[in-house]
Amino acid sequence: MSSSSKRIKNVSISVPVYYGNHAVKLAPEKRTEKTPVDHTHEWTVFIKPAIEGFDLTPLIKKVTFKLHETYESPVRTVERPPYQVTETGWGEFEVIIKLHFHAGVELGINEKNFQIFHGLKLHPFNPQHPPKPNGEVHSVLYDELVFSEPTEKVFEILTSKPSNLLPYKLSDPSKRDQEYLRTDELDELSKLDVYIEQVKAEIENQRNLYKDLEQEKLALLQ
Ligand code: SLL
Repeated sequence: MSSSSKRIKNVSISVPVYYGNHAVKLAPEKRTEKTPVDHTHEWTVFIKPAIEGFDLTPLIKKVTFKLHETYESPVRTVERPPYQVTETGWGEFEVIIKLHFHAGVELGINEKNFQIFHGLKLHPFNPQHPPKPNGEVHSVLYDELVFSEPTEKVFEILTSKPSNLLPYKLSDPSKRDQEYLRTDELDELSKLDVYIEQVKAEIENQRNLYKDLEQEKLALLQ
């Protein structure tokens, strides 16, 4: 086994993502001869990192969007960002968004995160948000791709720039049976520990920086 595919034990990294769809009523001027007459909406289904500037391309080879069978070639493949598909249609259905990782790298990925199901929305669905006059609909959800015990390679990709994600330690397996703490809470707590350490280090860093500046100032005054 090469060192880069070695797994890092007891560590997880979460990649925050947004996925979902936007839809608008299909404007008459947007229709072409090819647009079926029964199509009422134009929509875009997508998945993207929730962090600005975050680059998933070192991990993701392609993203496939599986549309309803009423569509011609329902499996649409997108090889580079933006990972999205724009179409017209008349009905709502479930889109299967599948992330395909580069070979070798996929060893570090938790399989349950390979697929995301998104119920395409064309019509207003949230009673709290009255329908917009232009019929725009946005259905955007947040999720995290969890890389449990990632390989060294995946770890390096996710924690170095521009991603800069913070890894966190998985909770102690022996404590996972405790009745009153859920495992995800334990993981949250371990995650917080990492953030606290990071903040402490930053404070120390700033303190040293300040000391250096003070000394420089004194030297200049002498
Ligand atoms: C429904 N179960 O009955 C859903 C199916 C299918 C949506 C929705 C256009 C396909 C095409 C289209 O909007 N299909 O004409 O290419 O509501």
